[in-house]
Amino acid sequence: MDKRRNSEIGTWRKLGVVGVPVSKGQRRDGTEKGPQALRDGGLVERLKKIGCDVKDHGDVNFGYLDEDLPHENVKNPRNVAMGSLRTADEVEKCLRTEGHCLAIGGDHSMAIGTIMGHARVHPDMVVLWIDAHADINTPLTSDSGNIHGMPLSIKVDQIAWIGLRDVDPGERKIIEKFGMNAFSMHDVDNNGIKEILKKALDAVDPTGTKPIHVSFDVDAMDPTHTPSTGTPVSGGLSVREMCFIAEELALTGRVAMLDIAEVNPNIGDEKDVNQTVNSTLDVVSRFYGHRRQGLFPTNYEIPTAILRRNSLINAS
Ligand SMILES: [Mn+2]
Repeated sequence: MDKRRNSEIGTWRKLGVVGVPVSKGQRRDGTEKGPQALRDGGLVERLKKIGCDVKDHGDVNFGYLDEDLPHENVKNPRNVAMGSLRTADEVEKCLRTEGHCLAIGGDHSMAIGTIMGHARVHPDMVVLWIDAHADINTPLTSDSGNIHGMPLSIKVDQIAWIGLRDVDPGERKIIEKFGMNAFSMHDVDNNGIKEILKKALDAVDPTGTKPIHVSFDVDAMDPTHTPSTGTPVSGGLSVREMCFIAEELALTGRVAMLDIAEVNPNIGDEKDVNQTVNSTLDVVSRFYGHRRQGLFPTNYEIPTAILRRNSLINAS
């Protein structure tokens, strides 16, 4: 039995929430409404209910420029760059005041800003990228020119992927060439999620001491759980596997930053959107101490009659 208890993991429960309403990193509108959809789904209330001290900092102001011509094949370069700098500033401020930051997006280009802001505060941070896609295209390897597929250009030993199942040939080449720690759904099926998470953590943080940045694209999960997302790929992680990842990472006490990317309320009907938001929030709460075996209560005394009936104390 796992002896680690909630009482051991209380100190990181103070956190700030930053909304990153970006959609210019890909071609579909809608991810700019992701932060509000997650708030409307009860994000802050759920975290408060499990004992978190949450402060919502509101949304980063993206203030789009009307004219933003492509740079070579890269779309919306100025909007994404400007928004990323503002995101980095907000994330940095949040991490310096609350110590932990939950960034709710937004398409996955949000991570350009969140990683930048996080690295200013913790230069030794490592990244776990949980996604169906590798997102390490560069303008040279990208067919689409969508920046949400290009935010990852950090040092190769600082990042590991989990959940991959749709990797572009150029990305595969980069992964092979640099021997990057990319764990696909094939690896998850082959080894189980427990082993894969351990391998990913050992790869980026062998000493078990570094601040962790989790960048979670909801399309890492199977589309049956998160249908309202722009680039769904079948055969993804189950809610159970994601909950396991989240609970284990929570127990490390080192998750300083969590991104939630690619919730798109414009995709699917109301039921799809509700399901996407609920599956996502189920996972988010596990990152902050909501454990499936139950929370460890701090102010509950088992009634004497029950103790006596079970011979746990002597009758007097
Ligand atoms: Mn993705």
